[in-house]
Amino acid sequence: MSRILTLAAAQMGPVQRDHTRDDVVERLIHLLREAAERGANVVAFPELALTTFFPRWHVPLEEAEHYYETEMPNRFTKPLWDEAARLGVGFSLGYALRQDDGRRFNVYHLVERDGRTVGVFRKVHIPGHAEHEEWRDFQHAERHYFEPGDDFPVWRAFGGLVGMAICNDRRWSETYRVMGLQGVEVIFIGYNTPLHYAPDPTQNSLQAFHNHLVMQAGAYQNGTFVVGVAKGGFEEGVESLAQSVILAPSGQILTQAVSTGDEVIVARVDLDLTNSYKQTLFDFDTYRIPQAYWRIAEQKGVVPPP
Ligand code: CDV
Repeated sequence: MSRILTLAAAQMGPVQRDHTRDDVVERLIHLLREAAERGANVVAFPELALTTFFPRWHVPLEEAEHYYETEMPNRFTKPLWDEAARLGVGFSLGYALRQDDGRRFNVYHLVERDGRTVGVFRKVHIPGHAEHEEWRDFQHAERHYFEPGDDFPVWRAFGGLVGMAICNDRRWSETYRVMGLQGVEVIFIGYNTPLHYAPDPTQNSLQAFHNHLVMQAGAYQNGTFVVGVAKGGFEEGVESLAQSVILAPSGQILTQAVSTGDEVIVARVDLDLTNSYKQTLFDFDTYRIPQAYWRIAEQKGVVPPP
């Protein structure tokens, strides 16, 4: 059997502060059309794709309201929803959400080929800091703007089992494993990763290495495809990593972006290839030993699950 799906990552170059939502949505539609022409069934856009990466500034929340979406689709993004449904292409889109109850999340919204919402994922691992930190060249105040989500759900979509993660989530093994335990077959990951990591600049030159290291390991150890998509290049004077990739369940790179700007990469995959790993080396039911993990954890004083 085979379950063929054509995956695309629509990497974006910078979105500057004065770029309007209309400007950005026009770019997204352009990328979507290119992906469709190249046969894509689903295209992943980056984290916080509709705006500049505003956590680089620490301003009072009342002055940052315009960065948040309060409904989706809205009057700006409706053309993207309409065009995707017309083309029969699904997508995942990252944006800042302020819910009706006032809670704020960094989200990834997955849409099926008919325009139906599959699910909205809330970023779990929120990096950076909540207060203004004077010593930094630029801020990473995500903890001021967002509260953490508390789940890594997996949805049935695109003929398989699909999950999502956002940026810093990709560095944590639990992210992939929680979805792996639910049988995930494709994980979409959007990111904005400044090349300069202020708390430890010795990591700067390793950004590209770490980016692929974590996603390749996550793909391999859980037998899943991974689509990692960046907003890269110089945005408001801050340079961010590009290097978008589509990864096989073997951990191998199927395709990789070569620029730091707007660029579509595409890979035609067979979701059944996940079985090669899920039913052999990483057959969780046969080879995982959760009782032992928890026994060891208990011996070391880690609290067992409820
Ligand atoms: N947007 C992010 O989550 N960025 C983080 C940076 C701050 C380390 C990342 O993990 O790439």
